Amino acid sequence: MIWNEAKECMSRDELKSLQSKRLVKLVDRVYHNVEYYRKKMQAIGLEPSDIKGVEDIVKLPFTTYEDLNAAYPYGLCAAPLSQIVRVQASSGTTGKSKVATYTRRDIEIWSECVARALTMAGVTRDDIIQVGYGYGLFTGGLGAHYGAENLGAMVIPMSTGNTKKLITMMIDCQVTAIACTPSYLLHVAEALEEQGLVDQIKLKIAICGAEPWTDNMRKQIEERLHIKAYDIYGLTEIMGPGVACDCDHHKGLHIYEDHFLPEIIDPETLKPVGDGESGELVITTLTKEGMPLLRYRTRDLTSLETGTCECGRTMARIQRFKGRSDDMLVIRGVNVFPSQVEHALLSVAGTTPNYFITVDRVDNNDTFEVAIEVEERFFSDEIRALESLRDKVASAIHQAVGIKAKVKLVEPNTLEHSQGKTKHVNDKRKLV
Ligand code: DLL
Repeated sequence: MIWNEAKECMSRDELKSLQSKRLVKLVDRVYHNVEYYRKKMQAIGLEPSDIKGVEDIVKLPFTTYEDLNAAYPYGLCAAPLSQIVRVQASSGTTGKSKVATYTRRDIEIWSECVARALTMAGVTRDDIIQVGYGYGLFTGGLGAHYGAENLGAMVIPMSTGNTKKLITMMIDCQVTAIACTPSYLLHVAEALEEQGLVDQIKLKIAICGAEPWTDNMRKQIEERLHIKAYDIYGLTEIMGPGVACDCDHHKGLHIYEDHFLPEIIDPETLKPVGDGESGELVITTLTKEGMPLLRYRTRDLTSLETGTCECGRTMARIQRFKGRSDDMLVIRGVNVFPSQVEHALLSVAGTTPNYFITVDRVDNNDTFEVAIEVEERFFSDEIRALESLRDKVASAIHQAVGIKAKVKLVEPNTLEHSQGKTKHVNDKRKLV
């Protein structure tokens, strides 16, 4: 089943012409409505009329997380605030969140993209879908919710945090589809197995994303729950879930190129790489009204396949993600920057800047441990002082990044001190 055959299967020539038309309009709009972009374009002597089609994309300036930060919160809005109907956000490198604003039309397009993704995974209006992504500022919950409603499916807005209830409702309400992170679904599978309940579920389809996962994890999910699992990609700045999703053939994630113009660049030289080569994914939002972005550097490393897929779709496919070109970690689906952790640690008196983050995956759950050197005196004081410091550090980290870390306080000069650039992270998960 294809949700919007006219768009998803259009010829590459038709697509290029549609993208060109949309790009020209977009550049004109941001130039006239967004001072930040106007200044950036003026600084390199670029006029909107210089952009005549997609081949001119390379003339445009990039947008980075630093730009979002500088323009926080509304500096990149291309529509008056009275036309903005929603704000979503995810964590940024320091205290500030990456904020995205949406007009009513943006929400409509977003829910169409998610409906396309769900349709690609085989979900129909006859399905009962549990949305197990977080609702709130995170785009996963509301994004999947609106898409599933647009499709006409019955939506159960579970959000995160209560596996017992999720399982009870999954069985009682005869849930046939679920949208959640892949690691959480494996955790649900384990709980179902432990309670001998796998035979009682009616689940057929899972749409998993928000974090890197492997084909192996997909196969495990499929075998243990007797379902089919699909990958969905997206990011807050661009829209949320539904920028791309994989089909039955699992040959990459089809990116909705009528709305998002993808490029792959070398993150060092910033030059486009050759066809099919790996590099950093850069996306231009062709139709966004609230916060359109020109050449946004996603920092996600991958490559693009443009040939027509066996499913009939012509939209390019994002290949397996090979990591990131920055130091962002995705832990339990939440974006965590080491600098956020550092900032939190240093806000607590008695700590030092020497810390080390270890991330691993144990029994399909991400573990997140932060070891930090604290002042000597805490080790000679009574144990209560050390415990109270540990609680303060744990709570500062939780507040800063939104997830809990296991905190280990260690004596000065215990952690490795390198001469050059100190390494603060060991990600032991084998996800690429
Ligand atoms: O994670 C949006 C989303 C919600 C996607 C639900 C899919 C499902 P952010 O919190 O802004 O948005 O995080 C975006 O997460 O740049 C990737 O590094 C990573 N990511 C998202 N989906 C995938 C995926 C949401 N399918 C960042 N595979 C992105 C690998 C993913 N990484």
